[in-house]
Amino acid sequence: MKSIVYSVLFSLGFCISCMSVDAPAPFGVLPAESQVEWQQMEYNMFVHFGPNTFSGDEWGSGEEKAELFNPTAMDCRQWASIAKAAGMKGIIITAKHHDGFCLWPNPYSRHTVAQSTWKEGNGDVLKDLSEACREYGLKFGVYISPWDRHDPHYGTDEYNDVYVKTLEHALGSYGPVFEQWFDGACGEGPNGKKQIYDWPLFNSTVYRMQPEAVIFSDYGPGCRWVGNERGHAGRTCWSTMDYEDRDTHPVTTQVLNEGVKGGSMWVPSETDVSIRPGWFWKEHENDDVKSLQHLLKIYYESVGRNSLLLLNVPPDTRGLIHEADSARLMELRTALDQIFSVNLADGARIAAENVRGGSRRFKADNMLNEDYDSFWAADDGVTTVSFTVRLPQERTFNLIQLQEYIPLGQRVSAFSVDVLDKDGIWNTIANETTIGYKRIIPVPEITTTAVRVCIESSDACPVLNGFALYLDTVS
Ligand code: FUL
Repeated sequence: MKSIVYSVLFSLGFCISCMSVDAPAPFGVLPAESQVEWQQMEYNMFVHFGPNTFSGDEWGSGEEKAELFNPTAMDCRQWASIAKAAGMKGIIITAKHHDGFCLWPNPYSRHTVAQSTWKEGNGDVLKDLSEACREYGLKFGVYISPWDRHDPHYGTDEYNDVYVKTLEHALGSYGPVFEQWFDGACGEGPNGKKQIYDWPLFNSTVYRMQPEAVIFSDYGPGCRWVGNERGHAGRTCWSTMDYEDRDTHPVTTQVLNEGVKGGSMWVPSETDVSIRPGWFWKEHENDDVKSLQHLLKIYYESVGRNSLLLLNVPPDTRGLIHEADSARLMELRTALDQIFSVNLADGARIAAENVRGGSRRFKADNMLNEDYDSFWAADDGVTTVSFTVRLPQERTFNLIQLQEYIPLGQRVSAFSVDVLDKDGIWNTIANETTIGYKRIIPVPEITTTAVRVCIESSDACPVLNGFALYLDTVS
């Protein structure tokens, strides 16, 4: 009887302790829900397809004949099935690249699939792809280049209106669009004039047509260019940036790559890179598809550096993803599954120097469960704190993964990782700065029974929802 009373009192006390401790207040600027969902996609397919596929150009002049676009075995379901099998979550297509050719029958242009001979002018790539994405459970996004080398209005005020109508039509005709991609290229019009883009109007048009869409451009507002096309985000990578920069001075590629600590806007980076040397398919590049090792490095330096990987896989003149690209994507999938399916920290116990309010609700072991919304948090004011992961037995790994719970903001600005050696000495194996949504740190292969993470500085108490160890035997 006594023991029942004790255990009831104990559980009651425990529950009260859980309930009475509040979660940390959000810190700084926060992501919108759509931005958290976007970040959780992690890995998407980029599709460059259009007249350049047939001409071999990277930037078409806009004078190409519409008949040039004539895929012989077009199949968007093939693209979607490959993206799905590759583990990607969405596809973004060049609905209009700089040559101005529209992959859908855009009534505001005379340079579209409707003027081509493909399907006798009755084809619509956006319709086919959006349907294929729905069938395969993928999200659908569009790249609609503001730079237009075909449209005669380009370089005049009227062009911005034509462009807005183009956006409205593409964004209003094919169901939900998860991302609108605005590339940064801006050239001269036929009259030698550069277009002054009306970005506030373009952005408000996207939000009016697709309120949940994440808008990509060098400056966001939904997500930003990572500052290079080689596939790497900064080792330091903040999801925040000062959007105000646009009017005052152009952002540098370093700012794009690393973000701005304490920036006033949540604009996470997106890493766009092609699986081939060019963005568009070329026969002579069939042997130049990036190697598995190269793609893994890109994965670690994008997804593993608080960025999203947008990997370009350009269909060929048949309108199909070439066998060389799909084979490499499947190799990459197999490797990622092999590496990331076993968390070598499973079964470990994590003890943190500080747990918020001493509450189980914020215990360090929360970093090991699959629940995205359960996390370890320290007390307010604690910005230097460590946690120690005791492994159930000796384990060998070469990747350390950490995750911050970004719905409460990005906080950590410096941390190190130590491992325990056989003599009971802690040896530092990593010294890093930011974590963000996901951080994967490759380290030389090491065998140990304990790992210690020391948060050395944080803008507010750390809030982490993921810790994992993996072994990459492929790279
Ligand atoms: C750039 C473009 O100029 C390239 O052709 C490519 O589309 C790349 C993804 O964006 O701005």
